[in-house]
Amino acid sequence: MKALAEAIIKGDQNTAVEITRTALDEGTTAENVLNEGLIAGMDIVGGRFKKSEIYIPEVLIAARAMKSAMEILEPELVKAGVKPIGKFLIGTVQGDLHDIGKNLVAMLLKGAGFEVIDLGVDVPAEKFIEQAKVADVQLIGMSALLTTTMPGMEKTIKALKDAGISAKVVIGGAPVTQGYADKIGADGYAADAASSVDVVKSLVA
Ligand code: B1M
Repeated sequence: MKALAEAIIKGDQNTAVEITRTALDEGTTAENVLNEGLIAGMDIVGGRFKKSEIYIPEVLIAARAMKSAMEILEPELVKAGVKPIGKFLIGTVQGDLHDIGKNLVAMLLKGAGFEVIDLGVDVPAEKFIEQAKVADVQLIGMSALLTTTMPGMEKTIKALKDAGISAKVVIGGAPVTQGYADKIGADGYAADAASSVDVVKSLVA
């Protein structure tokens, strides 16, 4: 599992896939492969990204290796009845097409063991509500990169409350601050993708 974590950290897709296959063939449980190999590796990637020891390309490459290994692991996790830590719905708010930061948040959360449902960009409040109900999520994340689209977060939080949805809401994006999150009634704010994992975990704890 240490070698698998190392392959994820290096973004070595082929080795990650090979070790995942071998480990399952040799009888290692899918849960063990997930927690001790893939998540352990992504944890380190997230930590290094937070400390600016690595940058976006390295995170993307690690996430790609994890995704390939997950394709092999997923059917086994389903068979074993392993549940994700929580379901997280994420999107960039209405009018906003920026998605690089949002995608990083989604990748690191997947890497941390969450099921992530990504609604993409330009997501209106109604779509957040509809999908939150359909997928019965515990957590909702919103990203905004424009000062002009930030009010979409407040509008969505209000609409979610009005619709009786009790999922916790986490927000982020370059112009967003903790003060703004407090002002609009968000449950959490994260300045970067790596911290979003800590914030989201603290909300499900
Ligand atoms: Co635009 N853009 N852009 N842009 N763009 C900015 C944001 C801008 C600051 C550039 C500038 O003027 N200096 C400016 C906004 C100014 C403002 O509102 N104050 C701006 C503008 C004005 C615009 C347009 C209006 C330009 C125009 O057409 N006149 C237009 C708007 C289009 C629209 O959305 N409707 C526009 C368009 C675009 C592109 C399409 C060309 C492209 C986006 C491509 C894409 O995303 N697929 C683009 C880009 C790339 C940028 C910059 C250069 C980079 C943004 C980025 O991806 N950063 C940006 C300037 C800059 O930041 N230097 C700029 C990297 C990314 C990893 O960071 O998204 O901040 P970020 O994510 C961080 C954190 O914020 C956090 O985690 C990430 C790091 O770990 N985070 C979260 C993000 N979401 C989170 C959610 C969370 C938690 C943390 O919880 C759920």
